[in-house]
Amino acid sequence: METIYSEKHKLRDAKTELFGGKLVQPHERPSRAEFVIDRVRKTDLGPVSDPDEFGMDPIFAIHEDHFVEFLKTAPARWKEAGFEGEAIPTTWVARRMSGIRPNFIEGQLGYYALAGETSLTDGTWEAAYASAQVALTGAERIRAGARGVFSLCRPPGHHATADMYGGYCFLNNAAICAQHFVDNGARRVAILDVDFHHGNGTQDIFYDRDDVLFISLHGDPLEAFPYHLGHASETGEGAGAGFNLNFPMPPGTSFDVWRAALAKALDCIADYNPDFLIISLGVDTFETDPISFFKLKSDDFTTLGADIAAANLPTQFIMEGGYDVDEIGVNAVNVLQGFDAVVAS
Ligand code: OKP
Ligand code: ZN
Repeated sequence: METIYSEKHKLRDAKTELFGGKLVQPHERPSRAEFVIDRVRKTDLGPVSDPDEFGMDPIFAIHEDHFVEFLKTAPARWKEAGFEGEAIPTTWVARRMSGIRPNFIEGQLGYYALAGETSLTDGTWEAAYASAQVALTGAERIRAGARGVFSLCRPPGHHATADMYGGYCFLNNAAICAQHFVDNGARRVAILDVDFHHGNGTQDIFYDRDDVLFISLHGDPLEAFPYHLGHASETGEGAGAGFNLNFPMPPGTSFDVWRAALAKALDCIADYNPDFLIISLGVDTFETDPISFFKLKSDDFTTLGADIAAANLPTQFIMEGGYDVDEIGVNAVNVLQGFDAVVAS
C-alpha cells in the first residue's frame, strides 16, 4: 500500500498540553509520525509519496472561513496581547450563554475551542494545512482506482468540527476527504472511526446528511474524552436519521468484544453500499496507550486490517490518534499489512 506523508507535520510542536492540572509535554507530538513512517519504511509496506496541492477550496467545503482565519492568526494575536505561555482557553460558551463571538483573542479561544488541552502555537496552521493535503492526496489515489492508501496525517482531525478545534485536532481530515469524494461524484461515502476516542467532529459535520455514513467505536463518553458526545442514542437527524452509529464501550474492553462491534459496523457499511470507505485510524485502543482504556494487542491490529479488507471497498486509511509512541508504528502498520494480505490473497 502507498503511504502519503509530509515532513511539515513537524511544524506542529507545542511545548504544553493542559493535563491533570499541569502543563505537560503534549501526548500528540512529532515523534508519533516519525515512529509510523520509520515502521512503514522498515517493513517495505510500499512507496512513500509527498502530497500534492489541493489548496483551500476543499478545506472551505467543510470549515468556516472565520474559523480558518482564527487558526491562522491566533498565536500571533495571543502574543501581541502580551500573554507569555501558549494559547489556551480559559472561558467557554457554557449553557445559556449568548454565543456572540468576542473580539479579544482570549474570548475567541473560548469561542472556538471545544476542549482546553490543546495549545495553539506558531506552525500549527501550516502543519494542519499540510495534514489536510496529505489526506486529500490519499483520496485522489482512491478516486484513481487504488484499493487502499494510507494518509499518514498529523496533526489528527476527527475531533475538529466546522468551526471548533480541540482534542489535538484543527482541521477534520476525514470529513474533508468524504466531502471531496462527494463533490467529485461519489453517491455515498462511509467513515468508520476506530480511534479510541469518539469522532465528535466528524459526527457533527455529517449528522443531518444521508450521503455520508458515520460509524464510531470508542470509549464510552460517560468515562472518556470527548465526554459530551458519542452516546449510542445519537443516530442522526433530518435526512441523516439512521446514518450515524455509535458503539461506546466500557473500560477494560478486550479485542473479542471490540471485534464484535466492528463486525456490526461492517455489516451496516455493507448494507449502505458506499462508493468509498474512509477509516479514521487511531491505534490508541492499544493495551498500554497512556490516555485510553481498551486492551487491544499488537496482533489484534493485523486482524482489524484483515476484517476491514473483507468489506471489499476502496479504502482510505487516515491517521488519527495513538500515543504509546514506541508501539504506534508497529500497530498502525499492522493494520495496513493485515489489509494488504487479504487484498493479495
Ligand atoms: C485525540 B485523538 C485523557 C485526556 C485526553 C484529549 C484527548 C484527545 C485525543 N485523560 N484529552 O482522538 O486520539
Ligand atoms: Zn484518540
